[in-house]
Amino acid sequence: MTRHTGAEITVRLLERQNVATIAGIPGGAVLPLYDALARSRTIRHVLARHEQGAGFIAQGIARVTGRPGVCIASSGPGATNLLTAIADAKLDSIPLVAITGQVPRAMIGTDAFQEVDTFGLSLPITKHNYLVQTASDLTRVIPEAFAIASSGRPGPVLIDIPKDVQTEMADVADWPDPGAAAPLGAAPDSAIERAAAMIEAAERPILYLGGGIVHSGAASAAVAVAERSALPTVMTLMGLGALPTNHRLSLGMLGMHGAPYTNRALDECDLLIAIGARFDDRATGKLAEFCPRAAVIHVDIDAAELGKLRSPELAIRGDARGVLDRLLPRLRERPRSRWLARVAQLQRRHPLHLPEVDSVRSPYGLIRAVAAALDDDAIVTTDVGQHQMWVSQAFPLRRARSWLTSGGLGTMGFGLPAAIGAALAAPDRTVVCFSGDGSILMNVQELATAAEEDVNVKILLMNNRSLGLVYQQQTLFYGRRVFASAYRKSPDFVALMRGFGIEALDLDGARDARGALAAALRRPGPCLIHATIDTAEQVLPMVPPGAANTQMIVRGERAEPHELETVATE
Ligand SMILES: Cc1ncc(C[n+]2csc(CCOP(=O)(O)OP(=O)(O)O)c2C)c(N)n1
Ligand SMILES: [Mg+2]
Repeated sequence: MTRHTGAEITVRLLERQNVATIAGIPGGAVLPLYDALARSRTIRHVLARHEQGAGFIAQGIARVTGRPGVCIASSGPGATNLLTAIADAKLDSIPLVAITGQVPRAMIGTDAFQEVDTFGLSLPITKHNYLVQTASDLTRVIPEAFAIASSGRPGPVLIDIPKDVQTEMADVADWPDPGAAAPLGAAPDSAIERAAAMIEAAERPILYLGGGIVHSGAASAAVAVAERSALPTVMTLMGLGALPTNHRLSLGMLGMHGAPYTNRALDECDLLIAIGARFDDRATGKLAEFCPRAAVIHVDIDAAELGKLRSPELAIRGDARGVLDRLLPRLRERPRSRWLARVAQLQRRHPLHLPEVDSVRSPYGLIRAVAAALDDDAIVTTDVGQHQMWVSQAFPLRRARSWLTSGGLGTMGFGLPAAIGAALAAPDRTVVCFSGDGSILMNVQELATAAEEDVNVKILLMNNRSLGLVYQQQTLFYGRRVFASAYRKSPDFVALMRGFGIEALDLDGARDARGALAAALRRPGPCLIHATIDTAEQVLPMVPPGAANTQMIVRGERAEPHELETVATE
């Protein structure tokens, strides 16, 4: 039996979870925990500059390793600053353990200094949350939090620890085992048999892979099934990389910004095999018109997803990898020549246009030039906007856990801190963060963290002097009434980098842009590469919000900033 403070117990249990890195910011209500953390010999603390940054750094670690990321914030504003990163983790099913300090127990409910109801605020955006009552409870709570974050469908767990629980002494007789993902019972054989029979009987099947494939480590199992049964395969934004984009069976991303042939093939399919995907509206478009001719097999680890949006003919609750591994031996080797020929015809007739892909000065060309200068080991993160969609369309993503993007919440400000987390988790790999001039400013303070940690993060800033995706929507769907989306003044990003102590390359002025780009990507350490993008550029094709995926706009009406009737903002 040994006696420890709640803070010491917490740190010891985090060490036993093999947590290598924690991102956070200290404050009064969490100082006892920091005091104990300072004495840890195995945990490295990364000091973020904003708690949202800490949350996304932790997410970056989790997305790359598949293990829970950990972040810490103080009570009140520290905790509220974390909320966006927690909600983001919930929507993208990312395992995260967020620890917050709280005012002492006796002061809870008194509007004490820096008191907010963190438990209440985080309730709808976490998988589970705790307000810890006593120091001895921590020996149960901490391993349980890790188990819940990583079991089944992963997600964020919040642990709110009052300051006096952190200083309270408690006896520990036996240290509990680290919390781990609980095994899920296997789906019945009959369901797997039926799935195999449906796939065998189908004439025009399509495999539809979501983020669950990545979470379950099922990418190679999915490739094996696709190849055995010759299944054309579509991926969601979260599933990209599961099947290499250049694979002969890959139809790339479906949905709002997918290729026209991809959405048309889905329109014709007679069997949709959805695995670890949740029929998100950006993927399905108008749900009633999504895959209208198809029977559906839906495999998901979360029973709540089965039938949530589309009633499947066959629902299988199970881990994607387990189900795919068991499906494989039950499938015959198939050529499916007729269906694949039809898909190839759709590809020829309704291609994905990547205008000016050979010019490094165009969005697609720049993205391809970056890809060409990197190896397959590179990790790609993005912010949110046009640049994110251009990357999802044009970057040859070939590996799971190497593509980090905020899919469900679509959080501007995700890219840079997530890239820092990725680089901390995988220091030998190059991390590229594609960002926009709007998004980068949402967590710009983390450039100080990047400089301090000297992480190998390259920021590709696609500067269109606008909130481009908003500008595009106003151009296309609001009668060209561009309002509050074009910046009238823009920072000098290259000068800004100097202030943060980060190298910068302005591609605009570079004579050999390709060579300069490749050299900058090769140099270790943080760097920003700035490229001006025409404000009028659009991400196409695009399904208008609410429309069916077959109603894509393939060529949009461009709006040059000078020809727009700009609505006064003052
Ligand atoms: C935190 C947050 N606020 C607002 C939005 C809405 N939004 C989506 S894309 C976008 C524009 C992003 O601009 P930028 O980062 O410059 O990217 P671009 O579209 O220009 O490539 C906005 C405002 C959002 N997704 N996240
Ligand atoms: Mg922009």
